[in-house]
Amino acid sequence: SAFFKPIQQTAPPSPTKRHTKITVIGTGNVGMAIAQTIITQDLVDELALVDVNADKLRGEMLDLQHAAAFLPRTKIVASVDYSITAGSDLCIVTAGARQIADESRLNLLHRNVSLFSKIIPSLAKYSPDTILMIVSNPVDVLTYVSWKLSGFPSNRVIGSGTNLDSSRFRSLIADHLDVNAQDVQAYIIGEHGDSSVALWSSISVGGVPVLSFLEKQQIAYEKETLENIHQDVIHSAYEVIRLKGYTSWAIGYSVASLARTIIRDQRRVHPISVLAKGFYGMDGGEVFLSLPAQLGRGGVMGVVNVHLTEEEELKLRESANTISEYQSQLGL
Ligand code: 6V0
Repeated sequence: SAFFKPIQQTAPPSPTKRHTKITVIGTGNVGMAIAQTIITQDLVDELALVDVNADKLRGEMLDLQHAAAFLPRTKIVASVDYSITAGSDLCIVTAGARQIADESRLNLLHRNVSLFSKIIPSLAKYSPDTILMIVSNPVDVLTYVSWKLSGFPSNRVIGSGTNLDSSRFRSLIADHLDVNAQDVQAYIIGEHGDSSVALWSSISVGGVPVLSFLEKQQIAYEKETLENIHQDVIHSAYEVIRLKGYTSWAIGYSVASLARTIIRDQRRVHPISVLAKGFYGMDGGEVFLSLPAQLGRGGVMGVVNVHLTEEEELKLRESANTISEYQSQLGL
């Protein structure tokens, strides 16, 4: 521009940093909370938004762009046309049909599968090397559907899964023990839903394994108390939806944290939905469910071998069966 007078170049310009780009599909409550968190955290150079509702989409784009004076510099683009997503490093899908009164979960699933059959091939066409992250529910089955529809290797298709459940779990345990949630290591794995599995045996606080500590100190704890904490996690989404109509902030931070690990190659471990075949004795069908997985720039790097008790392993298999039954009704 004529505004700046360029400096005299005495040496060739240094090579520019690689351009990074994230796409968010669906600019509803969840998609916008994710977009907003990603922008404030200065994660990427470009953010692309896609929705079928052109007015809402443009309104959301302008509203974010108008905050530019307060934010790190991120190019924000939006269109109903998928060419806008070209060259994305990560595509996050939050698009979904809303459940209509008295509609079964299975019917909702069928409607979402038909949306995905347009969304996923379009993303794969414009960003053949992208990582796909599915957030729409039922997240585990839709991650499997996306894997099938994209033809991508399984390390590049993940679901946000129980990453959010695990953070709810950590915050409830932190409250219970009066410690900081960031010092609590605890995972919920399996289905993002009613059959999820709380891994009590491996919980630690500040490096201390909690259950064996309590047992060694002969401090009595009620199995019921533990079960209640897990039930609170399962019901917390329903409660937030009942109170405010939808969930947004926690899922926004949870997905932005996954995006950071991937884009910045942090190699952190997150409980997310991955192809479970071959892990924890799940050698049967092709099911996606949450396991503690290490993530990096190339997607899933591996799954951590957390020790599971017999009971935990059994519950994980049951969770896999629940998802598998659902999946078999899809005929994909
Ligand atoms: P919402 O506010 O109804 O937003 C959905 C958006 O998708 C709307 O803006 C629609 O216009 C858009 N949309 C519909 N069809 C298409 C399409 N074909 N292409 C592009 N956009 C489309 O819903 P909300 O944002 O509250 O929730 C989105 C999804 O996230 C739902 O499936 C939720 O169940 C799911 N969540 C998943 C969570 C998880 O932990 N995995 C957590 C919270 C919500």
